[in-house]
Amino acid sequence: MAVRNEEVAAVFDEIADLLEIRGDNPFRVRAYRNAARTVRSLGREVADLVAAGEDLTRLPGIGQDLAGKIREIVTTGTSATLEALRRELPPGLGALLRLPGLGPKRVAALHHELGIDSLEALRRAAEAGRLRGLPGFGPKTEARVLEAIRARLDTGRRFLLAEAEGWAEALVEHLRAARGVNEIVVAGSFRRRRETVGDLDILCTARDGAAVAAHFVGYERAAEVLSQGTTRSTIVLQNGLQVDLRVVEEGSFGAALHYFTGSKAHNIAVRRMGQQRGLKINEYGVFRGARRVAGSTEESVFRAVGLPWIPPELREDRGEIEAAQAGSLPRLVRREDLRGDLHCHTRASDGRSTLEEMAEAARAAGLEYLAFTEHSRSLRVARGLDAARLRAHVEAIRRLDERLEGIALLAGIEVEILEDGSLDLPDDVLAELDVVVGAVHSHFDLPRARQTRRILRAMDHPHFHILAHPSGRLLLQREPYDVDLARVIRHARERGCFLELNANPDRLDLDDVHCRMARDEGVLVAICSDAHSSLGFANLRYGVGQARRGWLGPEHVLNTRPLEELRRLLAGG
Ligand code: DGT
Ligand code: CA
Ligand code: CA
Repeated sequence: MAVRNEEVAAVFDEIADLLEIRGDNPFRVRAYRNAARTVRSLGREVADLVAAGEDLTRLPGIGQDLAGKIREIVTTGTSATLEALRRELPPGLGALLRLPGLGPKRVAALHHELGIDSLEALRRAAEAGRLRGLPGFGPKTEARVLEAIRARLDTGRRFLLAEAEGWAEALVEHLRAARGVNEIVVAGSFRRRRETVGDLDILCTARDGAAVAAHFVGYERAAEVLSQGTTRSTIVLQNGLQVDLRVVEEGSFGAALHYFTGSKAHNIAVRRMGQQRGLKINEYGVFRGARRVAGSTEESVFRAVGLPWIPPELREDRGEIEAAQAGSLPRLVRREDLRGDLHCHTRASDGRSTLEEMAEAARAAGLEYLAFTEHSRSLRVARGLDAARLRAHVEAIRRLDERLEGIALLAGIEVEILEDGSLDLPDDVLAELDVVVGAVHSHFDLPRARQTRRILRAMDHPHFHILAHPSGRLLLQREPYDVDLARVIRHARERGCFLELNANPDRLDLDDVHCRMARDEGVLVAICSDAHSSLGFANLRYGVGQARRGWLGPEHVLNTRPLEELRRLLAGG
């Protein structure tokens, strides 16, 4: 495979970096940087010029010496000058250079003044506050460096789906600009819509794998390149998220997509089904002997083992294969199935938008109804409403509802469930509301029996409708409180109450397993945004992803119902 301009330029850039760290002549450093720029912006492959025997010194900034180096790089893939510099300088300096905010000048200062030659040594120095005195460093740079190293060293860390999604979308957009790229899909746990992801697994098909790899590792928000090759490359993004890119051929695309979507347990189960039919299944295709019998689409892989296509959210080997065999895969809920939202906040408590802004945003998001559910008085940090403020707020909601076309506005509350299971507002004011959402925001550490009893008692209240974020967890931050959710779910069925699936990406509470338990018990789940601003309705899609992982169809979700039916259900009918 011919050496590409990007690779030639990368060799020159690295030579310039290392010379600069060594403290070499600035003119020499600049000559290599200029050469890198010339090659990058050439518009033709420099390897073709070399092959055609053209005179490279006619290129801007390229003299005899650099022309010779270009020929050397094009034929050997590297340069003796670079290799010598790499041997001379500590290997850890490369990792320092790739940290955001550290260029060769700063790395040189770190190396010469403090003897730093690895990420670990840099972390210790930054933590001890020894960087801020160096030329080119202040306390701000020091803090930024420390943050970048911690993100980098902290492997094994997981990321919220929503955070990963922002980075994934930007990176996919970057990849679309690479020459000759066709399909691009983010597979792995991301495609299965798990609430957190360990890393991103991106698949693409392309005419020229090396070109895509070069484009990928050149991403401006990459902090480090772990490997680069024609079929597989790996980078670490500036937030510490690792990304694997695999370039596959068209005929393998479906097999690779199936393989890298996982889960591993699902893959193993499908592969075993293949074995029973004398088929070998791997990321390259489905094979009978040496012949590939399927693999260009995911459907073809499933079809080869006698199954219909299974939605990624179900692929956890939790019964989806048996259901597919029996022809009883669920029709999973979709975002468009949601007709309303039953949990949001405005400036009346701790939201940032007005009633009107929220209503208009919900309407623009395609919702037919929206319930306003401010916090109640005991939640002082959120400026919770007492009975008088709530009554005034209900008035404002009713007035706006009269005036506003295209969406029905409901008056509700997110009422505190107090330590003893009583509700935070008098019965008569709760009775005036369309919907009462109850929530635990205090006394998280009660023993299991007491916590469970507290919540069951709240659900016994005649005006109680929906239990908000039932486990109280905050993903990657706070464990759920100790509560018997199986009992809560059974009690909800007996009492005719509902459980929320809070779609805030920090919560996604209920989790997938308990969504499925609610479904099996016949308890409807309300997928709610808990929006605190007019932008918050966008989070509904994360809730839908989690609901799908919990096998919920539209019939299992409370807010897929038309308004009249919703009102009947809330009235206990
Ligand atoms: P993550 O990244 O921890 O959130 O979870 P995944 O599911 O994305 O896992 P990852 O990134 O380690 O691997 C991506 C997919 O590749 C995984 O879902 C299934 C497939 N895979 C990885 N290792 C194996 C393996 O040893 N056997 C099989 N059958 N599949 C594997
Ligand atoms: Ca992954
Ligand atoms: Ca991976």
